[in-house]
Amino acid sequence: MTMTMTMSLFDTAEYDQDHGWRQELCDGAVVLRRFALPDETAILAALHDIVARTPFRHMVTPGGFRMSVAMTNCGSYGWVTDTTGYRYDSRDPQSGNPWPGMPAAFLELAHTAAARAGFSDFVPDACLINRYTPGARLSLHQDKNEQDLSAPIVSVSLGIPACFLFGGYQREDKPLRVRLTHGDVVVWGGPARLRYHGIMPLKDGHHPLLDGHRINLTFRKAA
Ligand code: MD3
Ligand code: FE
Repeated sequence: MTMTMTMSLFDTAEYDQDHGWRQELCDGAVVLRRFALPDETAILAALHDIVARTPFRHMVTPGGFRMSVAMTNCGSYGWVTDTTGYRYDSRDPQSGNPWPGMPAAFLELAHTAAARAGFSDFVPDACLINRYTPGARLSLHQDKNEQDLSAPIVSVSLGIPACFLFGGYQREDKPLRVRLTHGDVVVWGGPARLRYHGIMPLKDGHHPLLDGHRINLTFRKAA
């Protein structure tokens, strides 16, 4: 059950008794504040195993630029980029091996969060794992490599805070700034699915579990 509260800054915020604050950013985008917090230990343990098998690496964009964000993946497909373009690949190009499987704790979290946002049958087949250190950023882009754009994307923020930029349907549209902190989960679907978005250069910070890092998991239906 949810209870509507009177809020000074977010008149769309409601208290979610089980987990935290729920904020609608626009039609199709909802922030579930601290939703992942009860699962942080299981998530970080699973992450540790994935990274031991498929380490973070700085990929290169089709334009030849080394990304400041380091990435890896788990699930049946992983998002990769190199000078030939972006794609989902069932193997890690670095090792030639399939990506580590999607941990049960990841699947469960993504599925429950999507359901809370009104997407009842979300079963992701890809999880892109982004690692930010201070100064790392992600410039405004759209996520449109996925085959089925009717499926949402679920993102989980861990570690030090970031300033998320949430734009419109054109790169020039002035973005909204949203601070995302440890445990926040955002579900992006429907009309929000093709909005431009990015992350401002990460500021210095310290988190007790992740030191000077921010980790973002994005769950996707790639195929
Ligand atoms: C809005 N990652 O990996 S997650 C990405 O924090 C990416 O690492 C950012 O953008 C990060 O592609 C932002 C939030 C997010 C993810 C997908 C979206 C927002 C989105 C797709 C459509 C609209
Ligand atoms: Fe994105």
